[in-house]
Amino acid sequence: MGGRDRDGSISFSTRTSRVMWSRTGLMADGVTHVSEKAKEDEKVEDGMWEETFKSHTDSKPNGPSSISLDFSLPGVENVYGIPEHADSLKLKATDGGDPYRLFNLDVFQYEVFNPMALYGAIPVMLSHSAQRTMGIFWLNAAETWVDISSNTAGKTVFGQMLDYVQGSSETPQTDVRWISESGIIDVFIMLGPTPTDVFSQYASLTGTQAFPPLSALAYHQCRWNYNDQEDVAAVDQGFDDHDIPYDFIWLDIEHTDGKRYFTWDPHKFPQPKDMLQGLLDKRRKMVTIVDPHIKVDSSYKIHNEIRSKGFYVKSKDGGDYEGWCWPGNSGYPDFTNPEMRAWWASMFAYDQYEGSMENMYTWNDMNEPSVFNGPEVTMHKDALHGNWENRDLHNLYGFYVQRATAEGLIERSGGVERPFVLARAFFAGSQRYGAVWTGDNAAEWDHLKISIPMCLSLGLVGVSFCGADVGGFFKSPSTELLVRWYQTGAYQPFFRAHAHLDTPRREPWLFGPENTALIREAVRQRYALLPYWYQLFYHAHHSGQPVMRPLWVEYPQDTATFSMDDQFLLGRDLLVHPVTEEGARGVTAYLPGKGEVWFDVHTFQKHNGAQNLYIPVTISSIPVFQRGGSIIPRKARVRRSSSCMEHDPYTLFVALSPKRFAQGELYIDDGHTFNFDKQKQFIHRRFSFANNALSSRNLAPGSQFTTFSWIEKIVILGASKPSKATLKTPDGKESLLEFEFDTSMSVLTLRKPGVNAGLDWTVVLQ
Ligand code: NBV
Repeated sequence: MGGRDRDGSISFSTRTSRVMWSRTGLMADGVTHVSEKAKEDEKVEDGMWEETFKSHTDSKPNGPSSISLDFSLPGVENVYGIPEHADSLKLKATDGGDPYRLFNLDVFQYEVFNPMALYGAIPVMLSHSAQRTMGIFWLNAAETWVDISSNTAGKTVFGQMLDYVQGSSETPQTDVRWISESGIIDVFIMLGPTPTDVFSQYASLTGTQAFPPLSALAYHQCRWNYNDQEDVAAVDQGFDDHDIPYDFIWLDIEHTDGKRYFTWDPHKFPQPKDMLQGLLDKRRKMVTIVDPHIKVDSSYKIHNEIRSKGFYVKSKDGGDYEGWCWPGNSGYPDFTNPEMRAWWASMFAYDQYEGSMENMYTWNDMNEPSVFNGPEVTMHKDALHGNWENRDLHNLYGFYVQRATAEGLIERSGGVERPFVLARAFFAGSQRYGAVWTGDNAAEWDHLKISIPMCLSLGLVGVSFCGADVGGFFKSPSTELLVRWYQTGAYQPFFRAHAHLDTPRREPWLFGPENTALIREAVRQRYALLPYWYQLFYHAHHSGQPVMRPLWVEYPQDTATFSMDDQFLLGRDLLVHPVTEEGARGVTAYLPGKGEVWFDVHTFQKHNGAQNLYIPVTISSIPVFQRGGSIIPRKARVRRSSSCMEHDPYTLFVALSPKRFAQGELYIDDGHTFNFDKQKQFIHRRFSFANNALSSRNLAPGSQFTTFSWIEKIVILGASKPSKATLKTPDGKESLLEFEFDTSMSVLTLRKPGVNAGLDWTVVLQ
């Protein structure tokens, strides 16, 4: 292993070379070659040249290979990242157990708190201590294992203190070993030193989160399956009848003609355009599933074209690789081939994908890829993508599927519209192409809980647009669990309810009026907050900062936050502690920041940081706090869908810091095109409250974008009572605003400033 250094430097070594990284730069530290003795010691073990797993044989035509590198992280006790695992946010020491495995797999009924491989793989680890944050990006798409050992792991705080008192304490250190089955060593060290720095350093390598259409941040209704057009219409109407907003309804594999993607079942979905038009009329949208396994069927156009163009992955013997999946015998397009991707993208053109329309988007499932009769339910490692074995790039397959699909959706609109593509498998950089979800979870409390660290881990390594199936995919949730899941999901980036084919129906109104009301309220909270979500995604797109953040990202020196799995921040300013315990009567939320204050967004009650705050809860509680010092825009009138709310006015929630200061932003664009980027068509405002005046200032000079929306209300938390409130606009006009002051809560509400949200204005309190 490499050297150590108290100042938080990192060192690493391999069997063939040794280099050392210090705060000032990379220094070659001599080269140690594998000795002749070591070579002799290499024994031929079973499976080295050909390996048999159950009925599968891996022919290993290039013989055995593996590469490995050890990193020593002196001063580090906390490491994070390397998704996807259903495990705690803070990674565990693996000595004595299985390493964390990165190998994209379709896992049936995965277990929680387990380092086993899941659907996606991002070989990026962050280390964090009160002194600095760093990142290691091990750029390798082969099967990879990560071993973590720590000289403090397993020791209680008391044990560590005892060591200290007895003078036997060592500098804490974490050692990490990366092992991949093939490829080269290609490692990036992101030196930080702050979490923000690491995020932008990583973004400079792999890109940032795609900026989704605004509607994709709203609520999605899915199940395997909505059976036919009548079913879709009835569910759609159900939302209106129960006054619950939603933006997208999803169709799973049963909507196709015999699992032939890009087609429709002619009996169940005879008029897809009528169905889509019905949704469009209500300003709603649809997602259809397009999986990457293609039915081998000579009467299926998609298959014939892929076969004739030679675009399928090949088996080791050179023929088209075939495996068993939903359609039966299937081929797997070689998405690593740019020509194949261009062809696939062209299949999303409106005249190719019959029955599709502009309000129809795409879901790529099974892109690990899933091969029912393959080893570990995936592709044989000796299958060939051109000259590359699947072994070498396995974890990249899903990335390329999502990429080709996203490019197709962009192309079909002539490059105008932003795509929305959900994928199950992913790799480093997948954030550029859409959203991911945590796959087939279960309707169990532990799965609700684990959705928090799973999405936080993804956010740390670039993938902000993440969610878990609300309600749980397998099994049936109790109504309490379902309600709690909606309340949690409403505050996670990708908010979609989904359910297995065999489960009873669970649209939000099927559990009695009280539960319908609770779910309605959770969904409505999401819609009211969409302006803030949208702004966070705009920033994620620009700078790579995660939308959903562990507390330590904003409070990097507060050790109390380093291993929190049950609460999180949205941006800097909202702290969410969902209720994830069955029968909970209360939760204890940690409000960080000594000298800071936090406001309960529902009661406006003020609390001091840093403290553990016990909050009694009922079934309607969703504990959320706004940071004193922040300004958050919301829309108070929730309608049928997010696009119905497009021109609605804003309410600004100004939460004052103890020094009576606050700052926030508002970002507005057309919500769906690339004009924000290509033509700089957007509104970006900075709100500041200082010296008893609140003002709105332009952050996007030169942009011609305008909005109909205006500022309807301003709610100032932690305020004192003014004698008058005056609105001033640049044309020199002044008008007095009506206001109310709630003395018990110190809340000042300014009624109807009435100014356009895109303009400059100031409100002076006297
Ligand atoms: O397409 C059917 C399901 C889908 O509903 C689910 O979300 C995916 O994760 N799909 C897996 C295949 C079958 C899983 C048992």
